[in-house]
Amino acid sequence: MARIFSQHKIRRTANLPDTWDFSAAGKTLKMHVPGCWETIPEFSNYRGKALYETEFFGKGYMRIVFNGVSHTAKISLDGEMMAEHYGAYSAFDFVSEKLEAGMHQLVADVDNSFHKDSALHIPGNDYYSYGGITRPVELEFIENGIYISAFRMTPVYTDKGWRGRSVVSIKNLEDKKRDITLSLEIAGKKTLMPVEIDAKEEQAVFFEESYENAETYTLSDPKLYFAELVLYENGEAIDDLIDRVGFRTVEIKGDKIYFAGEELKLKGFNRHEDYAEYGCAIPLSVMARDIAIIKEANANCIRTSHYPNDDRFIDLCDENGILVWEEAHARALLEENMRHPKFMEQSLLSIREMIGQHFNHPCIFTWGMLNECASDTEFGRECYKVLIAEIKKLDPSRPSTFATFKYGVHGNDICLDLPDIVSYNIFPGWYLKVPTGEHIAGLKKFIDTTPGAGKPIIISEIGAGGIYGFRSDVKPKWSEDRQAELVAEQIEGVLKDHDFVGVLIWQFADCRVDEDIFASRPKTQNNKGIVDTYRRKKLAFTAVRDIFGKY
Ligand code: ADA
Repeated sequence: MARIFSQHKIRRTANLPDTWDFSAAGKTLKMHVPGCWETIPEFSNYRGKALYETEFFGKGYMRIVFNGVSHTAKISLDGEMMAEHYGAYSAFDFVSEKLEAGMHQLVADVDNSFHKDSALHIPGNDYYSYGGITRPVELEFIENGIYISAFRMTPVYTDKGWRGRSVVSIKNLEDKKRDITLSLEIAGKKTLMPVEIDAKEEQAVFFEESYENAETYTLSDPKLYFAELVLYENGEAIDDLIDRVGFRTVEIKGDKIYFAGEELKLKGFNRHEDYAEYGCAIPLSVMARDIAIIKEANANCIRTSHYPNDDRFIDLCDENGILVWEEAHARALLEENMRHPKFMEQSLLSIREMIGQHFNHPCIFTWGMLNECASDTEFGRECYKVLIAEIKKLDPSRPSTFATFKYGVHGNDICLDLPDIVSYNIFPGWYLKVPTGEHIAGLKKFIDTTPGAGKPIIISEIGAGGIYGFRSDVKPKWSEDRQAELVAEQIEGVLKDHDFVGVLIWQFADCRVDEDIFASRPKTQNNKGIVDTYRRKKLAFTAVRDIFGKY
């Protein structure tokens, strides 16, 4: 399943096989789906094209959803091209023409090479662009030629209680106009709407409803509600979609952030989707364990650095009251990378898919983008402007942010007027030989000279490297002991300073990196995790847990 709850009671779904025929580099084998091909030893370093093929029983209109293919995909059905998609970290789908009852062939042409049209997946990065069909694939029967294609609800707080502002998209695949009734039930309140949809049209239906029984979603009591949408035609239920929503506000007042009315003090981690043998296709059990470790560390926030995450992980964060900064894909692009002819189109797509697909998760408190890109140049600024405007257009209900490191020796950021929240990545004591208190005091002074003055400030990355199992009383670089000492000094320094909304440690778990560039990455990993790639706890874990527990 692509979510941790069932999304349909009426729309029929079917499973695709767990292994597909796979061919790459002149070899053929069976490959698990979802999964990364790097988990198979002979493909552990393979970068290039691969063909995945499978068959399914189909009949009528079939909707096929790929929740994540890393990173360039062309999908065909019975030999006909149906979808092309770029970007590993969001879903795409298509609906077939009416199929004859019988077996049908589904082929995915997957490419993880850093080809000329790839502006965001680039070589030499500090994480790994894996290959494969890395997230679940869903198969649905659209038996009545009409279906609910999207649903978004914005919670709105009024003095009379909660309201929900909804938009539902419905797609008519047939050649005839349809008269249907849309029903939406949330928190025991049902709304019925008659809708007319022209032949072959997709129509958005907007409405607002009050939910008197809805209780507020808070971090200590993360109350979730199913939103059950059903389409009726001539009194018969013909399609449905189930999602989950929560009722809470996210507000900025001065330099503070309030979530469900409560002032936030962020204590959290940056997390890559990466696990020792699974690559980025980590199973639900590992996600659940990550959540347990995050909670054990007394943390309350995760940043999905540097791309949108698997829906199931965000579902788990929703259930556990863990705040999420979700981020569109991009890391450390220089101005020359941002001048790539595909950069803007691919960045806009990443933002649109992220917000479109994850809008309803109440745990997401901010949308981020463009981690450490060229926010210090005029050209870069134009790009930041367009992309932040897109985020605000798609979701005015949440603040926006981007993580920058442009300050001091790194040059000065010229985009701090654009986001709602100012976020800085800093590594005092690791890359910069300066104590944390001194560094952040200077940073705050600098921000105060910019249009970022007065906005909330998050330390979005801070940390130090430590290799699991390397311990030494003299605390040399890369020892767990040095890492624990440094991280403790860093986070305590930020948390006790009321000028900052909080701190997100770089990073939760060690992750694989591209080996081309990072000579400074022993084990071809970014070793700044407080747990290693198997989630074994380093000394830093205990230090962090104790300090996070105090604030
Ligand atoms: C940056 C970057 C991260 C990671 C980190 C580090 O701040 O955003 O992706 O590379 O530095 O470990 O140096």
